[in-house]
Amino acid sequence: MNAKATKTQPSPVIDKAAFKAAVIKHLHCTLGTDENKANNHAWWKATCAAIQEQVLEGLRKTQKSHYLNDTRAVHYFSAEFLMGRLLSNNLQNFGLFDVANGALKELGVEISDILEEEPDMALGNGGLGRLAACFIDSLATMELPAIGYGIHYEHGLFRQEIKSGAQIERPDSWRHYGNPWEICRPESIQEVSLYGYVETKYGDNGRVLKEWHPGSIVKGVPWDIPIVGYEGKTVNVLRLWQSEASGYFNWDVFNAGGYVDAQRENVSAETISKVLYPNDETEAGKELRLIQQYFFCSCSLKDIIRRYKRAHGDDWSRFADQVVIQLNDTHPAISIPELMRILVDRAELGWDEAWGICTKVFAYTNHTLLPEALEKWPARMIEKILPRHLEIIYEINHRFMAEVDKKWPGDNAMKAKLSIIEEGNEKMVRMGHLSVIGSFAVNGVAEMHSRLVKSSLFPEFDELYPGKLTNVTNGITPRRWLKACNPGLSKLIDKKIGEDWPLDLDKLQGLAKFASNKTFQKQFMKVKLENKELLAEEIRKSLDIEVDVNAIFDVQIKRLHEYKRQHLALLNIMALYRRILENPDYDMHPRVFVFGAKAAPGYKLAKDIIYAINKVADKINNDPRVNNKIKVAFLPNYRVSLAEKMIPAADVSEQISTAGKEASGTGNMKLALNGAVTIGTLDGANVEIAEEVGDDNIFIFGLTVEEVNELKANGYNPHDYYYKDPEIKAVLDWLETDYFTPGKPGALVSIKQSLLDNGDPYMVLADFRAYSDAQIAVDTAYRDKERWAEMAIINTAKMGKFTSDRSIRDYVERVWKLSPCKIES
Ligand code: B1N
Ligand code: IMP
Repeated sequence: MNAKATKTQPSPVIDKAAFKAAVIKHLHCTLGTDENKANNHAWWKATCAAIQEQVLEGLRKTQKSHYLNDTRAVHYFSAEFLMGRLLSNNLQNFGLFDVANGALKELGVEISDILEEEPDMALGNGGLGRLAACFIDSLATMELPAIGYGIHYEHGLFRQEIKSGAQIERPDSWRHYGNPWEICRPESIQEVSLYGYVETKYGDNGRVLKEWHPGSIVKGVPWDIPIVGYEGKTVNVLRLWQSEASGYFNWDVFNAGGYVDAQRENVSAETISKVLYPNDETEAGKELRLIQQYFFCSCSLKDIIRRYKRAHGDDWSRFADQVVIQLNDTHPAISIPELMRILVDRAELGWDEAWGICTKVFAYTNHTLLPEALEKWPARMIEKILPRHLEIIYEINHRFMAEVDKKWPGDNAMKAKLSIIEEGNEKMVRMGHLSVIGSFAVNGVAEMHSRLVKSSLFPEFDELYPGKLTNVTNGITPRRWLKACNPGLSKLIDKKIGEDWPLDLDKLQGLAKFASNKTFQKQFMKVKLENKELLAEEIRKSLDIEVDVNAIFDVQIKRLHEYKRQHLALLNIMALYRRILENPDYDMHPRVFVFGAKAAPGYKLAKDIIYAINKVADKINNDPRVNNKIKVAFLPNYRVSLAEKMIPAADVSEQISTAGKEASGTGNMKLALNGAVTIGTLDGANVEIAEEVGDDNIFIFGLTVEEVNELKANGYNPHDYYYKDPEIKAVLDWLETDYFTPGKPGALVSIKQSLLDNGDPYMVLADFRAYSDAQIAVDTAYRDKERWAEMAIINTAKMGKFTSDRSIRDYVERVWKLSPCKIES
């Protein structure tokens, strides 16, 4: 695969003069304006249009080559793709960044201003969606035939504003003034059926035939986003489906008394792709969400089958050789009964043949063990929306129960445990079980997580299907997360070890031998300082807070969730503040705590934690007694483009989840790659980061998974810590006063309550002292400038494993069995 090839920078396909001419042409002919009138937005669009010419040429060639070679392809099904901005990426990948920069300069335009015009494409919540984006980048870079399939949400993840310390959600309108990258493909519209009833008929040879009479039909309109690989050879697509009314209304169903698309009762067509659910790792169980899932899966499967039939007609025997579908968590799991329906009811294949195909096509990635994130749908809801699919799910389960009985004869408890159907007050369909049973491979996303998937989530499935459960550790694309976002460090690395690391990240190992070299340390830390200056400017602009760039920049950026424990960081900040108030000479290196986090709009405690961080920040930032030793900056509206500014400036990376809760984490990889030193628990991919950098170059603290489980089993009581540790007590009691919220005593009390009365479900108090001590160790280490520089360099040097190219290589070898396809020009 190409990602290991030795190669330097992509060579530009056009020169500065040609690029300049293209920008002007589009300013005139596409935008109908001219150089004198154009504002930054128009320049941005003209620049996008200029590069899009190259993109579309690459796309055409790629599609032709894939078609002529009749390639096997992976189809990445994901309800989320967190793409961020595309202009800088596309310029970089064509080797045209410097060319564009030069051309725009001659036109009197600053490229950095233009890039800021692009709205983030935020069609995802966090790690899971951004992982999908990194994976499709790697797939294109490695010249692998791949399509991403998802939903063309009109509104992506909400825009966050902070008013008087509290989070306010505003709609995200990423396409408001048009999106220059996407191409509408009305020629490939699909129709999706919903509601209605199933009729049983009997065929000639006594065969039972099922016919679904849908109550309503909606249209799926595909929008394609071209995905440019590094060096611009392969251009794959991300195909996103938008829902539209079809005008279809089934009077038969109406007359037969079945469910139809009668305004109030059912979801209307346009609503389906209206908005992304903003709940990271919680399942709302809403009807619209299930419809969203089915909608994009059904459109995508039909699209895949259309393409297959064009090459192979009605011969299904090769389908599983040509098609592999990766399910990004269980969100697209309804694809399994949908493919069965198409094969059995439409293509009229026998059940066994159809099941044989299905179970060679699907593979499933599990991203979480959190019980509240494991999807279960009420059987009655599925029956109402997808009556035929429920029948198929029952049939799959019936046959599966026979398998279970063979393995564990007469063991009814085992059957109840493994069944796709959870019996209870309300029958529920367990999408995880359906996914494991219907897939040929199942993977977790970091070694530790995959081990827990085997030992605690699906142990019996592991026994029943030896070898099916495996691991593919997550990764990140170094093109976006180092080369593009950190040009200073990238250039320094280029000079030191050559320019081919973006395609072969193990090359970064070459930096390790300079880790103790004083000159290199100075150069490395100079780049860090420059990045800190840029972030300090951002903090000043956005929050009107002055920060000292010589302070330690301590960064915690991720969705707000109790298991990620932003409140643990907050308690430590309050403890430091208190130490300073008690002892004005308290010895610490100045530190800036930078946060970025969105809370799900319905997650009360998460919003309370954001409020608390902001209130504590107000107090500390304005208290002269602190003498600038601590600053706290909560940057609003954390998103991919803001991450690209924060990550290069971080000295310390906070990865402090309760052990066993963070499946992998990917922010941890991005920060370490950019030379931040991790303070973290032995959780998710932190474990593998620690293995790579070595114990001396990371600050590991806190309970291990085993210790967490043991403490829980023995009856964890947070009050023990509250009464034993005076600092914990003082800090928690402080939250109850009005010190941070003048005139509003008790405004922060919910945090204390959750940590005491509610039993501290994520063991914040149990880990507090270890965390606080580890932070002191960080402080001490930072004061030794040379030692710290060495640690930072080692972190960058040892991140080779975490390129998403390696993750994709693992998937290709262990799961997908794909070959690259050279693109003919
Ligand atoms: O997936 C990431 C991991 O790095 C993170 O550790 C993990 O927390 C994240 C329901 C999720 N797991 N589950 C979700 C997202 C949206 C939703 O509606 C669950 N996200 C993760 C990539 O592997
Ligand atoms: P982690 O939870 O720290 O591993 O974060 C995963 C990655 O997802 C981050 O590095 C970001 O790129 C992205 N991410 C997390 N939360 C958000 C968000 O609210 N908006 C946009 N991107 C996010």
